[in-house]
Formats: sequence, structure tokens, C-alpha cells
Amino acid sequence: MKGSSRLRRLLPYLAFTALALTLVACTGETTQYPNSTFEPKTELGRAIDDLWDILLLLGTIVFVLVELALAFVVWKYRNNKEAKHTHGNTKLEILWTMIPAVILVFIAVPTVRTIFETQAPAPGDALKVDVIGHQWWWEFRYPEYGVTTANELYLPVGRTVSFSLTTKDVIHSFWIPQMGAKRDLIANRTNYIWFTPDTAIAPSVWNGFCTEYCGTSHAFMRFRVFTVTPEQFESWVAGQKATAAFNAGPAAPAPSAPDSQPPAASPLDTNPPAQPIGPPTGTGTAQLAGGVAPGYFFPHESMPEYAVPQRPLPANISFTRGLTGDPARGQTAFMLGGCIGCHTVRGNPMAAGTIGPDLTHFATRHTLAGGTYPNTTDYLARWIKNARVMKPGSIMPTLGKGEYDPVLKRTAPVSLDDQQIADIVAYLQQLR
Ligand code: HEC
Ligand SMILES: [Cu+2]
Repeated sequence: MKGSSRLRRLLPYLAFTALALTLVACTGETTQYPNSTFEPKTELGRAIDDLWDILLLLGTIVFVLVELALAFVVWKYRNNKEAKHTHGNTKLEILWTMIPAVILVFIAVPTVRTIFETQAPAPGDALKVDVIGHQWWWEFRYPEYGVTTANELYLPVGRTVSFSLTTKDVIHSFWIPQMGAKRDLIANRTNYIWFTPDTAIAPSVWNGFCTEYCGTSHAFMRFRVFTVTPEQFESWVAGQKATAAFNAGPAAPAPSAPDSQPPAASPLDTNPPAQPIGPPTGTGTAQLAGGVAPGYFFPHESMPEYAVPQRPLPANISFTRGLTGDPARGQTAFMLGGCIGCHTVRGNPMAAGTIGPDLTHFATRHTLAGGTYPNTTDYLARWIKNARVMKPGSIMPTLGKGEYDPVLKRTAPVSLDDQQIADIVAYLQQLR
């Protein structure tokens, strides 16, 4: 074969290599690669990234030297008809044992140093967050503040956060690529991980994942991390500590109530509102939320595209169009529809279930069901109607009238019609 035609055959491979190298070289903006580990935003992420850089450099040097030596030998002896066989060369053998040993020392020292750094106990004043894995969603508790959320984590920038990781069922793994490192959630054991989000990144959103296969809906076990300023965090905590807005609503004096009215926390105030609730209006029933100022939460309209779930509405769950929900009726349906057996709404002593996510401030959340869907009316209504079609294998049962439950393989035993579901949606949307 002539040299030029051989080169022509090689061309596509060369072009492909060049393209791959160009793609690899692009460590663009966060918005372009929101889940990249190459732009760490914490000291933990940087420690790992720096170690990776050292290892890549050492590996590249070894690779280049070995390939050069190989090419040299191939070229130099290209005309040899027969190889010369030798046996035993102590000097050479010592040399090729020593060289890898020295290389391994160069790799081991920074590696072990990084392991000690990242496994050290967290600083004492770190913010503590308990992470509890469930099939297939995340529970986050802030013991310092008595706050519980699901699938959404708020972290103040510049303060070290120390996570304690446990699981309710199978093994899961906690990972926020930009914050660095994964760590498993294992039964009968508590694992720890800690890091400090950079001050420059507030306020912003990051994606989190489960990275240990944990069953049918493992791929839908995600979460969002909001890195916010310390002031925003304080406000968020104050809002989340308050009991549910809807229950506290009636305690506030009628519509003239000032916005700064503090949420009422007395258990006596948790009964359904005593004053009459007007018929549902086109604008919803905003009067019920009057008087309770929710704390800070990341504005829904500011969610970057990469943090908004892109899954379409399942086509096989229909929902009557144009229904207007009534939150007071919704609250009753929430209690009678079995929801309270699995969900907590603080401020409502009847709703104290712990099998599903805490819904006390559900309306402040941006996603549904382990980050699977955006938290909007359309998705929420279908979620309540048939969670098991929305999310395969979900522990939350199928509850809509006439809906087929793919886990029980029969029609939903408890059933809510579309109007009742619309009412529950209106109720949940008051929980800020
Ligand atoms: C048998 C327990 C059970 C019952 C009953 C139940 N749920 Fe759930 N619910 C769950 C579980 C478990 C999840 C988490 C599912 C997941 O993400 O995989 C969930 C998730 C949700 C979510 C999403 C929360 C979030 O932050 O992602 C909403 C909203 C919800 N349920 C509302 C309801 C309503 C309304 C009812 C009653 C009509 C109800 N649930 C009845 C167990 C239950
Ligand atoms: Cu998992």
C-alpha cells in the first residue's frame, strides 16, 4: 500500500481524535455543564480536583515516555529479521522494579494526604444536616432548627455543612457533582461528609443525584441544592420552622391583616378555618394565605433550565380541564383521602405520617417526587391521581378514581375524583 492512501485511511480517525480532544478541552460555563466535577465549588471538590490534576500529569508523563521508547525500539529494529534472546539481567530488573515503586510513591503521597484531609472530622461549628435516603426520595433534616424538607437542600454559603447519611431501606449514594465526592447511605451505619460552599456562588442551584442503584425508580431519585446567602438562609429557616401557612391562616384577623403577621403556632389554631370561605374564585383563594409571610425561598421563576425537570406529562393520565380547587375542601379531602397516614403537615396534628415527604411547606418546593417533575398544577394533579404511573414502583399509591394501579395490578381502592384532587392541589399550593 502506498504511503498517501494509508494516510487517507487514517484521516477519519485523526479527525475523530481531534474532535474528542476539543470537546474534552471545553470546560465552559456552569450553565453549559451544570453537572461537571471539573469546576468544584467547595474545598472538598477542589481537593479532589487538584489530586486528579496531579495524577493526570504524572500519568501523561509516564505515557509519553513509554510510547516514545516503544516507537524508538520499533523504528530502530525495523529491519531485524530475528530477535536476540537474552536471559537474566540483574541491573535491568532492579531498574524496572524501582521505577514503578518511585512512581507509586509520587502517587501515594498526595492521595493519602487528600484522604486524611477529606475524612477529617468537620469543624465543630458546622451546620448539621441529616440526610435520610428513601426509595426514591431524599429527606433532609436540620436538627439545629427543627426543620425537615424533601428533595431540596438549602445551604448558606461560606459555612461548613456536615452531613450525616443514613437510609430507611436499601443502599443509596449522595452526590452533588459540583460540591465534590459521593458518599453511600448504608443501613445500620452513619456515614459523614462535609464541605463549605464558596461564598461567590450565592444564590444558585445545583443538581444532586442518587448514584447507587436502588431499585425501579433509582433514576428518579434526585434533589436540588440551593446555595444562598446567610441572610437568605436565616429567612428560609424562619419560614420553614413556622407551621403550615394554611393552618395558621385563620388565626390571622380577616383580610385587612398586615403582611408581617407572625404565623400562629398554637395547636388550637389548627382547626379548619371558622370564618366562611368564599366560593373558589378565578384567582384562587389568596385570602387564606393572608397574614403569613413565608420565609425566603429560591424564586420559582429564577430556576435555571438545567435544574427544571424536563419530563413530559404522561399522556395516559387524563385530567378534567378548567377545574378550580378550593383549599379548605382540599384540606378535608387531604385528611379523609388517607394522605395524612403518610405525610406530615406541621400545624395539623392529624397529619403526622412519616412514610412520605414532609409537606408542611410544599409550595416552596420547585420539584415533585425526587426531582422528577416540576412542581406545577398539571403535574401535581396527575401525581396525586396516579403516582405509580408517574413514577414506576412508587410507594405512594395510585389514588385517582378509576385509575389502574400498576403495582397492585387493579383499580385504585381509595379513590378521589378530579374535583377532589383539584381541591387538594389548591390546598397544597397554599403550603408555603
Ligand atoms: C402509603 C403512603 C402514602 C399515601 C397514602 C400518600 N402518599 Fe404522597 N407520597 C408518599 C411517598 C412515599 C412519596 C414519595 C414518592 C417518591 O418520590 O418516590 C409521596 C410523595 C408525595 C408528594 C410529592 C412530595 C415531594 O416533595 O416530592 C405529594 C405532593 C404527595 N405525596 C401528596 C399526597 C396526597 C395529596 C395524598 C393523599 C391524596 C398522598 N400523598 C397519599 C406516600 C404516600
Ligand atoms: Cu437511591
